[in-house]
Amino acid sequence: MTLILSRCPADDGYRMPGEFEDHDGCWMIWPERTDNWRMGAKLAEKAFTAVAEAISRFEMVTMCVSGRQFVNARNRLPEQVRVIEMSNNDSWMRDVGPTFVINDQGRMRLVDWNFNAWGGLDEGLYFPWDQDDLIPRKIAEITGVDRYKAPLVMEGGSIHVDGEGTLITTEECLLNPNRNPDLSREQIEDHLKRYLNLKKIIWLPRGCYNDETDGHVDNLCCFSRPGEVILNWTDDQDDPQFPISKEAFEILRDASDVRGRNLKVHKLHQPKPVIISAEECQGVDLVEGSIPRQVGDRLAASYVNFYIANGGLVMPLFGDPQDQPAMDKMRELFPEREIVGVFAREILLGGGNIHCITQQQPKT
Ligand code: KQY
Repeated sequence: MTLILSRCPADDGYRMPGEFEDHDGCWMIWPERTDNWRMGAKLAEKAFTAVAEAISRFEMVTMCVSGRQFVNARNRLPEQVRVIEMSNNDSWMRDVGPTFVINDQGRMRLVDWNFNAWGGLDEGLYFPWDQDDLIPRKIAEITGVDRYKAPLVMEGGSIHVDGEGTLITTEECLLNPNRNPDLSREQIEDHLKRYLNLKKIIWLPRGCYNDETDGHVDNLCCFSRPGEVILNWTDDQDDPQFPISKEAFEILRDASDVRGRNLKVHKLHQPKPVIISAEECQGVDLVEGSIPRQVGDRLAASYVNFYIANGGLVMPLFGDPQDQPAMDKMRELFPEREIVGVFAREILLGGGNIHCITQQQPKT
């Protein structure tokens, strides 16, 4: 049996590594719920399979699947993807999964955050979320590692770290009263520092325009390596994303990291606005408590929502003229990795993208 640890990772010399450090694998969850994924999730299955296939070229992928979908997922996924049964409420492993922490001796533990479906009964995205909230505990059992239970509502997509003690997050999400209404900014910072072993937190005011997660940072900005960040960008001053990216750029440009370095900010231009079509609204079950899809709504499309794998990087494409320049930019920023694009509009229609549906397990 694995243990619940009473101290904190920082007390025990464990830290959250950067995503660009080596991995032992990647965890995902198979899409299924028909009030989020249109046409019985059949199109999402294809997109998730393409992502799993792309990542599995670089590292081991484990797909967690409900009992109902186990046989279908096993038959659709490439044989190198490990498929295991695990109950869930939806398929956002970045947010419901654990945060893995490691120490200098190469040992691993995990942090189990509280999850409330992006806001609980105060504008959360679905109810219930009890099975999602159990996932870190189950992964602790499967991997055989002990677990820290953090007293904080937090989703993995709301943070990015450099692995050296610096974290970037957004006020829109982590200070939202629908996450931790009884905690002050200082108390939230203190929990993040103790559970992820950090010394420096950089707060950006807002996440991407129309991001239904209340502004997760992983759609807006991430570390490419210590001292360097990639920021979702537009030059169109009339685009509602412009003031968001501009204010984030100015904060990041003027910020220093835990080692006192000024951050180098790389701008990654977004695609043209991605709008939900009438056809895409059809085939989504209408259920109380779930967010309906509306024709004409703009989705929070950003190339920053990518996954870094061992020797590779899997990024979303939207069938947009900006796809190729975005891939070229990523090749320039990650010359040592193979850049693989996956058409990801179907994942975006569900409310996130490739980073949101994946969770890396660091190498031990
Ligand atoms: O991390 C994410 N982007 C999760 C979004 C959940 C959307 C549910 N419709």
